Amino acid sequence: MHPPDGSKDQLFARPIEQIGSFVFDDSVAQVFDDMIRRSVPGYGMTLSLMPLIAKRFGQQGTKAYDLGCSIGAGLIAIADGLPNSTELVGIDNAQPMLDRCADNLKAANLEQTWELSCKDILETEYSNASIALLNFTLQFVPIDKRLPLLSKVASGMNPGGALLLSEKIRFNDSCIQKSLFELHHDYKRSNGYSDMEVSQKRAALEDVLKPETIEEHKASLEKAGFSHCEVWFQCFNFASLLAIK
Ligand code: GEK
Repeated sequence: MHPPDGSKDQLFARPIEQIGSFVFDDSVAQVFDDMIRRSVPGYGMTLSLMPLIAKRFGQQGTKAYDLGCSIGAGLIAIADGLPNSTELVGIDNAQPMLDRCADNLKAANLEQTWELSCKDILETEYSNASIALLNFTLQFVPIDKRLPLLSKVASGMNPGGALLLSEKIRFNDSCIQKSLFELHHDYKRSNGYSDMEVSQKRAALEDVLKPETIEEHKASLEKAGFSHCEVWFQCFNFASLLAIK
């Protein structure tokens, strides 16, 4: 998906004297598609496989939620596999992202009805869901709020429904942690980011993006009320879990 104003991400290309915490503002929204594709290994592949998962778990006359929907890539991907009777619900607390999301959804001419809501995903009520996406969003939620959020999503989900949880992950094995962390940065450099861009972005994300291990995610998903969960995709230190209620 290439939004009309989707230009190249150069937000960290010049030296920044005082690097503040990363925020999803208008400048990020403008370059978001380029930024996430060049920064998150496996992002495009994960999206391209989502219609298959949506097709298997989507149920007639239910809702499909995308929590932290950004500019709509996840909603457009799952719509491809979902029944026309599904109601798509995109939630994000950054209005600049939702403005672009609305443009992209209109341009995609989806068969399903959709609504977008500028809200905190922690403050949202979930009901009659057969699909929920948390595609690289939970990592931005404070750690102590993650289980309550997952529990809320699980309670709003129909039996047999599925949550796709994609995250940056960390590893307890320090050698693996170091190797996959460095490979992620190699990936970014191979996509044209300079050493300065990589290190300034890392500093901006340090306080806001807190990765957990796969084991921690699995334990939380189970506690939240999901009956089964497993990793279905991994690329370096980014993974996606399928959790079934
Ligand atoms: C994709 N899913 O392209 N409430 C609502 N939105 C939030 C919250 C919150 N508490 N915290 C963060 N966000 C997308 C990519 S990006 C991932 C998701 C990334 C939103 C935030 O505004 C942003 O749009 C999104 O979550 C995270 O498949 O940039 O690495």
